[in-house]
Amino acid sequence: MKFLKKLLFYLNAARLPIVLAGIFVVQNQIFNFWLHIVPQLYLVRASVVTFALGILLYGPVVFFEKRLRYWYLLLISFIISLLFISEYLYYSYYRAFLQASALKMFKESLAVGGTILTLLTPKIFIFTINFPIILIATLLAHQNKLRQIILKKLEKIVAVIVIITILTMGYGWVAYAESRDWGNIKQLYANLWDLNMLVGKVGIVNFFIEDAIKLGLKGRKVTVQDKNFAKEWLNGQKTATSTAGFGLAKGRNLIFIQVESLETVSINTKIDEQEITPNLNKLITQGIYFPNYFTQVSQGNTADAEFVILNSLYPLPSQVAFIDYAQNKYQALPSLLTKNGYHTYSLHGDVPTFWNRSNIYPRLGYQKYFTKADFTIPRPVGFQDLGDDDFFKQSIPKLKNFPQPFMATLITLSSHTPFELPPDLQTLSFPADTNLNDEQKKYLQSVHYADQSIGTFIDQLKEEKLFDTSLIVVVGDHGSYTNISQALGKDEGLLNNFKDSKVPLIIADPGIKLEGDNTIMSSHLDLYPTLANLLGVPAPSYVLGKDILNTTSSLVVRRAPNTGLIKAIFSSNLNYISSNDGVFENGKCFQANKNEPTSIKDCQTLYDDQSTKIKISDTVVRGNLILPFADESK
Ligand code: GP9
Ligand code: MN
Repeated sequence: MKFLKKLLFYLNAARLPIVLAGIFVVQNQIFNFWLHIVPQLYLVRASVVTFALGILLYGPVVFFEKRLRYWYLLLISFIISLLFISEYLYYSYYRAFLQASALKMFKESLAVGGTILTLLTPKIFIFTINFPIILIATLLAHQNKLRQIILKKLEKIVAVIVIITILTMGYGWVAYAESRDWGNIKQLYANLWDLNMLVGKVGIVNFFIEDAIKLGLKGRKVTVQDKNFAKEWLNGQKTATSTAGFGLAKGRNLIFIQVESLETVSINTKIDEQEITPNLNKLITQGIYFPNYFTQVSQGNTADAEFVILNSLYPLPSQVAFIDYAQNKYQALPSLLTKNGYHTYSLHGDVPTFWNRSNIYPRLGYQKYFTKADFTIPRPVGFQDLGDDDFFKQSIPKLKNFPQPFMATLITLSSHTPFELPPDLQTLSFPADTNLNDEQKKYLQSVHYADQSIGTFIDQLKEEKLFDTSLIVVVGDHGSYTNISQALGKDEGLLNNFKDSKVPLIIADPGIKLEGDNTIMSSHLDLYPTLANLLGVPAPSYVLGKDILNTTSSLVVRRAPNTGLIKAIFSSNLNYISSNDGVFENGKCFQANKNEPTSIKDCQTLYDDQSTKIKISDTVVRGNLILPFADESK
């Protein structure tokens, strides 16, 4: 009885924060519902965790007395309402979530403010419903109809315990639900492909606060010494001067096709007399092919491939630059081309929040981004429903309308895990005694389908006279994680452990000034300077890659995904393979083409040089050290 009385006392003392936290939950659900943020799936965890945050924010009011109480509640309400409204308007306009790191760019957002303000419809005031509640409570208190309960010292301690308990239970529930559904709490972040998912699970205010905390922590990660070291290095770099082949494709459109999970092993390979990629095999004969080309992706998969290719910087080992550094200043390939009179577009059949593309694309220099909403889906095919064939077919009229010269990046989807395709689109047949498992077979079917779609696209480009006026680049983004390279590939000695990160690169030059196979070892890091040279626009000085068409030396550095430490270096003279502990001295050094290791000291300089470059790359990204072109001369 006594306990019940006490409980009622506390409930009474905390009635206002409880009501406001409840309203906060409702506002969050309305936010998710209006913007279609997967509300139906994660309603419970989003509500529980938002309530916990509501108690954390509004709860401390019980420690204040008299008027201060209402000022405190008004301040918290103001912050919450402002966040809801800003996020709502930003998402309605950009199809992306406003990140804490973007706040300093708020002025720029206001430049489109006129348009944003048209989205400010009366219904949005639902996000300010907390204010009248506080005002009514103030009024009632003033008239002595609502008694203020002042907590004693001991009661305050109990209140702290209650708040901490609610908080632990709220966030603990998310952890529990995630582990129950996915076997692991880390999944909330490990598979952070679509920010829609995260926001749907934890609520928009939680998302923003977490992003702000991460931003605060990020600042501390780059030391002044590291910054100065990187700046000095950057200052010492010179912009590449014209080299062989400079401007060979000058003025041409750049049609850049990034193919999902495409591994090199599929190229020029047959299954029971059927070519897996007949159309790409044909395209290779119309340009130059790089069979020893590697992906560099880390946690960000497709997004990392885009990041590395367009910036010639390494991906970050434990973060995804597309998400965590979307607001940096970059001098990416689309920006460089825009600066040189190009019109730049990206086309991809996914939702714009996936990999935070709608936030980072303008920063990379894309002038327009065509997303899933810009395509129709006659029938659902594979991952995210828009089949590659429909994607390419519907891209043709768009490309036809682009003012020239243009850069059009087309990112495919259908060969994405789990590689599900309708039966009539699975046209490869496997011999009865194949050693391939079901997943590998499905993967090859999807690659075969993607190849057919690209083949039709190339034919249509020819019909529309876009083939001869363009440079066509095809590149795989990363491996398929199916062990297909091991299953189909030949023994490649030292490379065996790395061959699933071999992805094809084809630069098709309809003028056939470039032809044959270029067998040097290179990676995504090298594409930017290579294309810039061909298109006759000097790449910026900071790029870490090399122009593959102007070098005879191989260089590929593979990093471990989490630690970012060097796992392997392949160069023309020496190869380095690290040990599991990542300590340099415990690794192995090989002279090229030798199977027996030589002294580890032989690899010291190579290792040190590449470690420096990696450090520079991470510091440049984390410290936002790339100057925009306009500031270059300063
Ligand atoms: C998502 C698509 C696939 O839009 O690009 O991304 P992935 O899962 O390969 O990183
Ligand atoms: Mn991918």
